[in-house]
Amino acid sequence: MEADTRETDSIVTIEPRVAVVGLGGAGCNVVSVFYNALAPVDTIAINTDRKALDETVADRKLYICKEVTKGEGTRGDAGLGNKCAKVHEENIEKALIGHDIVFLVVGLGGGTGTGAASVVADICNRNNMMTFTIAINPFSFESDRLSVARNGLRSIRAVCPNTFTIENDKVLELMPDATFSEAVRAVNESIMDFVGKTTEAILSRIEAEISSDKLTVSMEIKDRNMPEIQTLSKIKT
Ligand SMILES: Nc1nc2c(ncn2[C@@H]2O[C@H](COP(=O)(O)OP(=O)(O)OP(=O)(O)O)[C@@H](O)[C@H]2O)c(=O)[nH]1
Ligand SMILES: [Mg+2]
Repeated sequence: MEADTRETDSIVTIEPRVAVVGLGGAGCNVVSVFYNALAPVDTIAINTDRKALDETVADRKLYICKEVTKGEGTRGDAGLGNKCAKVHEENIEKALIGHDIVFLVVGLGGGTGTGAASVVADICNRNNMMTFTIAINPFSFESDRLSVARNGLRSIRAVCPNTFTIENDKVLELMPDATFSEAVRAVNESIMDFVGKTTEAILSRIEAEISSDKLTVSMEIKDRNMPEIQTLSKIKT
């Protein structure tokens, strides 16, 4: 009986295209961190706030609902954030097409990110993208935002089961003397580590599945090792 030669004949190269999509103020701040660190992902920033979007750095920026919000954000109205994203569904879909793995990043408790995330996750689902949402819970001192955050999280989880939460509060336990901006910056940077490790884990799993089919796999994702955030390795998502 002749030996199965597939092991030496087939070479599969996997190069998934990864996008990190920031929604609203917090999400766009996180996207800027990825862009500035030259992380090996495409960065897309979506906001209803003109000024915040101007200050964001990203490969692609989508300014949504100029007419409705006058460029000043939704002022905490998640229903409005949801509507704005729906109005711009076509543009958002165009920016997302071609990606295999998508990480949505949103700060819960405001209007834009909290309302828009489920719309964007739905677009990803329709296009068969592997989608994760990283949802940042507000600080407990932002008491007026907590119920908006809770309801928002529920609506996001309904369309994106792979939703992970990060607690802004947690960083204050680890860095009790941090200013507000130092604390949020530390949280934002820790998200890069999560995205890098999750992408690695997905690729290893695909690799294992392909090799169990007796195919020889050559994995190739540019700069797979994303920068490690040493200072906040204790933050768990
Ligand atoms: N980790 C982190 N949290 C942030 C940052 N900016 C804001 N937040 C948190 O995210 C919550 C939501 O705020 P934003 O993202 O500014 O809200 P938005 O989606 O822009 O909504 P509107 O401005 O109301 O339209 C806030 O209550 C903060 O707790 C940031 O840069 N990093
Ligand atoms: Mg805003």
